[in-house]
Amino acid sequence: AKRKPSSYEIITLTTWLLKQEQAGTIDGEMTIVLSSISTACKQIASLVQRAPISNLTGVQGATNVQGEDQKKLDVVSNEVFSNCLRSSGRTGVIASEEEDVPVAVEESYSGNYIVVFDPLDGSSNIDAAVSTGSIFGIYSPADECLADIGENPTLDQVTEMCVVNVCQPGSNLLAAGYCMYSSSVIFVLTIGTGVYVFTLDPMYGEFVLTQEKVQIPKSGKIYSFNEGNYALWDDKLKSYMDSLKDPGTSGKPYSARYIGSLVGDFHRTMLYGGIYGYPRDQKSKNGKLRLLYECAPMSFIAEQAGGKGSDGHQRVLDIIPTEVHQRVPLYVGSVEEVEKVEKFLA
Ligand code: P6P
Repeated sequence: AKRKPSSYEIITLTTWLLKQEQAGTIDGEMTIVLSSISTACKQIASLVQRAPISNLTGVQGATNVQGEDQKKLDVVSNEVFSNCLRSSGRTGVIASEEEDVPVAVEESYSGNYIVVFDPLDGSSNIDAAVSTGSIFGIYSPADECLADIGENPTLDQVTEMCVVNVCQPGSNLLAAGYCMYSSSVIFVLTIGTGVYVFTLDPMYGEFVLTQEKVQIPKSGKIYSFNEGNYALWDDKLKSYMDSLKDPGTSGKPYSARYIGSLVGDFHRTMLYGGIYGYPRDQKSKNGKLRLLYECAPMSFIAEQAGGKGSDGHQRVLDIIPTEVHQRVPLYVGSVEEVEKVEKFLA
């Protein structure tokens, strides 16, 4: 007879991944890649929580390809993520916000998954101990892979192959997730069968399943935008924002919630409903967030939770990247809230 699950059944991420593998939803290689990502996140969690003690706050004194000051923790988190993925032996190519170009992973000998990630998003918040997060997405290798570039490929040929492999539309994502370093350390994951939430139990260093098949409320009166950019927005967007503040017949105006950390703002939007937006403006023609390792993974998660991710006019997951660090505007959250802004922007 089927064993009745005990009332005290703890399901760790490790157990959950093995169950998905046994069910055939993911293969053994994906299990290993996801497990290595969760290990990287646990390491980053401990680094972030002790940053002021171990002198890991402040700037590294260098700038990344985005021209942003790299924080010490940006660099360290990127190394932690890269090392965990390399040692998994199942990652073929990695693309990071902190790396100028995507790199082929020499140590990979099977699986060859493509992993795009932002190792520490919102790192400007670290010095004030405001929540930050790691974001990742996983693809199968593109059709033209390493094999197609012959015996002794030049560095340019390898780089070109890597770019082809990471510049895939979000609709190709096999898995996406993030780890939020906040009052709790929260690992959120989708492998295409809904959104699952795991909470780190520091008592024994395991992520424990705490929510399954999360559903974003269809609407929500919380908006999460940096209104400091209002003067730079186009008129249609200004009208949309003004409409949120005019309670009109509905009687209840929206609440503004913005912590300037995508993972924290997104996680609250996913659980409470509402909309997170980073529009284009006169200063940032394509908005600020990067398609590959911020907008696409978050939009995949939003859709898996019954929400929507749009650039204001089209589904983010339909956008085919033309360059690794390209930016797109992002409106993500409750279906009705995203559709409302799309109507104003039409
Ligand atoms: P702003 C952090 O730098 C980030 O990439 C996201 O995490 C965050 O949502 C956004 O930028 C904040 O940008 O311009 O409002 O400070």
